[in-house]
Amino acid sequence: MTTPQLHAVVTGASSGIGAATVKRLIAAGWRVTAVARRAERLEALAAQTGCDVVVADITSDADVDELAHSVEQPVHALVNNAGGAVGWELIADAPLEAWTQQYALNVVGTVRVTQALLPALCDSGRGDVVNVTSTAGHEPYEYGGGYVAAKHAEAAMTRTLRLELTGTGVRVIEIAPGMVHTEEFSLNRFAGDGERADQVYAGIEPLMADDVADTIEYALTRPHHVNIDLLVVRPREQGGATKTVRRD
Ligand code: 8X3
Repeated sequence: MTTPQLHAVVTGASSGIGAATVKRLIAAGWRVTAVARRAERLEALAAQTGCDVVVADITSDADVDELAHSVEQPVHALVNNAGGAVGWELIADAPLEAWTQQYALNVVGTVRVTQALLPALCDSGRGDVVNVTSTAGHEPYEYGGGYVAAKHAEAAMTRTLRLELTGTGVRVIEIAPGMVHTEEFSLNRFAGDGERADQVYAGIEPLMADDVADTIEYALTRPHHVNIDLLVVRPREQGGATKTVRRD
């Protein structure tokens, strides 16, 4: 008897960890639906990998409804990777808009897509929800308060979801990466300031997007009775959120 092909939906797939995850899962024989806002980037990824694409903004009810209706079933895995940081300020000075934006994207956006695809994941008979959070969801650091708070909320939501889905056959997995040098994470945080973005990774060998995609693939490909609750992954030189040892 041949094993049916597994199907994953990956959000935030137009670059970085999301795109790397699409590539890895396709190489491992999965069918993948890549979801992101930027159609051109998704089309390029589709041409390169053969993935399916859905253009959607996870902060939009209408887009996510459309995703739920258009995605082909069965869906065996949802990789909630879309997210990000905005700004670098003390809490005393941070614009509240940035806090709202980060909560809307990292927390509410993840919940929105999860709610929309949960029926399909349950119907598949072996569903997985993978939430890509951050070490910022487990350790605070100064100047990143809005992101730290949003990622703590996303991590707490993930643990709650696991309790709620216990017994349904759906695994809930959290991958918490530390410093990952992607083309966009720090650029977005620093409003397009490339020099500041590059300084984040100066003097260390950061994780690359594929290092995180590797851990996502690992968690997804364990026998289905094995739930990796939380996998924390960081560069060797980052001992903690506030301790990075750099070469001169
Ligand atoms: C990204 C890791 O260290 O910038 O989620 O918070 S960090």
